[in-house]
Amino acid sequence: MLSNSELARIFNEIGDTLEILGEVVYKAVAYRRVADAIERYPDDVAALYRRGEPPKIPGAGAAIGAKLAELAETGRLEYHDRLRAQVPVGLLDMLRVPGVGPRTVKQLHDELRIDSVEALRAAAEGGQLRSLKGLSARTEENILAGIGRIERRSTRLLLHEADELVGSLLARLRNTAGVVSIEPAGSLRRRRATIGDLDLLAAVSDPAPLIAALDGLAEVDHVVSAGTDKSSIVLRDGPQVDLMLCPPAAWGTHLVHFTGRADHNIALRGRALARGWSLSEKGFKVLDSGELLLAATEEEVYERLDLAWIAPELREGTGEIEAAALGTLPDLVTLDDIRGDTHTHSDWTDGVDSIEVMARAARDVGRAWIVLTDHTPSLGIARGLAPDRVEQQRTEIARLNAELAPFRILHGTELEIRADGTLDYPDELLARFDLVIASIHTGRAQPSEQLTTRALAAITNPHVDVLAHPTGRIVNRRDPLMLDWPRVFDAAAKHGTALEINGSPRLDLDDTLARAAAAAGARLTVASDAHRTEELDQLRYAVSMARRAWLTPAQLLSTRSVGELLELVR
Ligand code: DGT
Ligand code: CA
Ligand code: CA
Ligand code: ZN
Repeated sequence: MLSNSELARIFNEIGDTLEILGEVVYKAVAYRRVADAIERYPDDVAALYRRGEPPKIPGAGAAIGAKLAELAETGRLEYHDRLRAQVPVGLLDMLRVPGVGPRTVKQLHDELRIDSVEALRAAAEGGQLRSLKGLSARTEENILAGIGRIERRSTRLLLHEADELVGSLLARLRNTAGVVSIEPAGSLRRRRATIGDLDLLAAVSDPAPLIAALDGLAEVDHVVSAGTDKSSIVLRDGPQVDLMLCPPAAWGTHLVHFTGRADHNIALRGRALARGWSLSEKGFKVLDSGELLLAATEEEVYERLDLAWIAPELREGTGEIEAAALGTLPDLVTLDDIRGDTHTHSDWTDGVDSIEVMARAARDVGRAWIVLTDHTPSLGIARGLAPDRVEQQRTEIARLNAELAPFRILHGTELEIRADGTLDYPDELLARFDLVIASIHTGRAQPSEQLTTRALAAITNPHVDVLAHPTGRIVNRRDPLMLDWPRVFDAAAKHGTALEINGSPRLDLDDTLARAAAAAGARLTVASDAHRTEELDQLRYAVSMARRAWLTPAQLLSTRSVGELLELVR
């Protein structure tokens, strides 16, 4: 059944379509006025129609009223379908560009044959719009900026970006009057690699000030819906933000409800029903008496269901409920467990900071060691190190280690696995490094079989300790390589080669593959792949992925002391 806002959207679209088709303006205006009235109608319009009590919507006369009845009762409207068939879909898409209305769309189509957002972008870039009546160079700029904005909105946000955004929002919302606590929920709390929209949950003594504060933030583009216990907004350059509010006494059930993926939540509700309760965000309703049992903490919610508390990262419906019931949940790795970073760069190749600056920064954020893994010669764009430079680098590291002890810089390399499957340094040179991580950057278009063979060549080499960013993906920018993962993971387990979880915007391995690798018996490592000091912090995203992969400290290289690490890779 269609909600009021969905009904309104369709009526608005009818108005826009009529205008693009060049119909008399008052017809479009009439549909938009009705759309507006539906949107603001206090009750559920479609439900009233279905109950045979059609509401009185201002502006809906006989003709429009009949159309509303058809749409509300059947969920479809023949007239709408017919109109849509008359305009190219691209024209309606163009309406999503801020500042581009139906009249402009008609003008662009009639005079320049522009029929899609892509064509509009090309025309704006080519300076062709300013020739039209009422448009200018300024319009072209605004249109290009608007297209950029809708594109950013339609791709899922990288976890790193979402974290930063939420940090900045919470810093300003946290101190609002009436707020007891406010935390991220949804996919961000589960630490997914990408985030669709941001969900925030607040426990409040008074909801009004917080809703006003959210709606009033400077970067709000528009308010999608505002109620007394919920508000949704869309940010100018970002995603939608859904804010839910609840009384502190019901915080536990609300946080559970707005964190777990659907499968997880459905399983929890099933366990509740089996115990005679109906579970919702409001609490546990006793089926017999109708009494509502509140839970102020998540622990109370899980305990009532005879489950151990489940970390948010695991709430995906992939076996965590069964494990919680059996008491076999893993003791997940935390950032505090991490002692070192197995993948860092310096200005000797494509990094920004010197070895010393990187090392001091790593020490300052609490690492006991880093492995410096600058590139090898065939990666030309990264100014890979020739063998004599490797020797000079070793000398420099020894000098710094004397100064920085007990902090340790280990001498490593990011060894290029060449397109022909050979390795970029000879074995004698590889043997001289403390730790070797190998990776594929070139020949990415090869068939899966050939890529797998290259990965196996590195994994089975006794000097290679880690396969770095194994899929080569960059979130939202570059697709992962499709290797024969079962073979890769088995070989890694057999040869004691660890697989990297890279915390840069690659987030590679992803959580699913990392879990499969661990299940195959392979060891893993979390690393920042920092090219500047600020990026050392990326390690925490790798830890998030490791937690989503159910990993414990014992399964990772990065949790070891220097002595243990060198022992392991020897
Ligand atoms: P996303 O936004 O695509 O990255 O993924 P989520 O998991 O954040 O999904 P979202 O924003 O639709 O839902 C937020 C949380 O609310 C999610 O943990 C699921 C939970 N939830 C519980 N009941 C409902 C419901 O009736 N509708 C929706 N949309 N979410 C619900
Ligand atoms: Ca979400
Ligand atoms: Ca949401
Ligand atoms: Zn690297």
